[in-house]
Amino acid sequence: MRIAPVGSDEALPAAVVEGERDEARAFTAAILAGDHEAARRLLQAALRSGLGHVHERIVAPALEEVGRRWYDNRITVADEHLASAVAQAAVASLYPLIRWPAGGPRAVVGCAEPERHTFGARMVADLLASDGWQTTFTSGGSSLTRALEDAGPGAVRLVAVSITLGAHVPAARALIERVRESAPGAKILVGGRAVAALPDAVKLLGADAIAASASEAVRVARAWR
Ligand code: B12
Repeated sequence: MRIAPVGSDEALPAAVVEGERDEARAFTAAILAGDHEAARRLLQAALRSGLGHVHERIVAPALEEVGRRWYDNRITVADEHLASAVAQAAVASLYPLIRWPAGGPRAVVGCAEPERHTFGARMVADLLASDGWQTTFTSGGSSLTRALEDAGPGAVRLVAVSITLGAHVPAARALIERVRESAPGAKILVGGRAVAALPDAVKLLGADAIAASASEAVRVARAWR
């Protein structure tokens, strides 16, 4: 496999500060090398600083860097798939180590089909769960509405929808309409790469609020508990 050096400071977004930069850089190298063991060890050690730190300061910047290299043709699609699979496995290895709060209001988090970028939604679900929400993560839209129906009327307080590709905005909008029918009392929060680029996203999507990150999602959702 071809792996570009992860040496220079331009290799990671400016928002990542020293220390965090080292962790994100090491994680980027581990996932690009397909090194499950190194990726898992790094995240398990970083969990001391919190799940938000792991997701937003290590995993998200590393995936962003992977996307940049893929876009620049410095790695192949196969390299990108491998890196994202190793990152997901490393994140999953943390779940048994976390003490998730019990009780709390219910939230359902997912994407609209055919969105396959589920990692951002997963991060939102994880941080909501660690903030005390009883969270169900559903990757696709049909499983999201089924989760609302299964929960029953009034059971779900918050629905969060992630949109990465602009082409999926109409599907997300249709999903939100269905959510309004299935769970009329629920608050709807939207976010993701496509939302950041959308003027007046709340109105266009028929949502209650938008948030730029998983930790901002937690702050917004606190007002609805
Ligand atoms: C991994 C990856 C994939 C994986 C996804 C695996 C998975 N299970 O998620 C796979 C291989 C499936 C994939 C496929 C494709 N991908 Co892709 N992918 C990526 C990559 C490298 C990382 C995405 C990621 O996980 N980022 C990390 C997460 C955490 O970031 P995030 O989603 O933005 O989430 C943060 C915030 O946005 C926010 N947030 C996210 N969701 C929500 C929701 C709520 C409610 C809130 C409040 C906040 C919030 O919180 C998160 C952190 O705080 C990106 C590169 C990049 N720069 O993002 C490209 C990227 C997104 N992909 C891209 C493309 C083009 C594609 C394909 C079209 C490629 C193709 N030709 O097949 C397909 C489309 C598939 C589909 N139908 O959706 C482009 C999109 C360009 C654009 N138009 O915007 C990118 C940017 C790569 C690039 N540089 O060109 N991809």
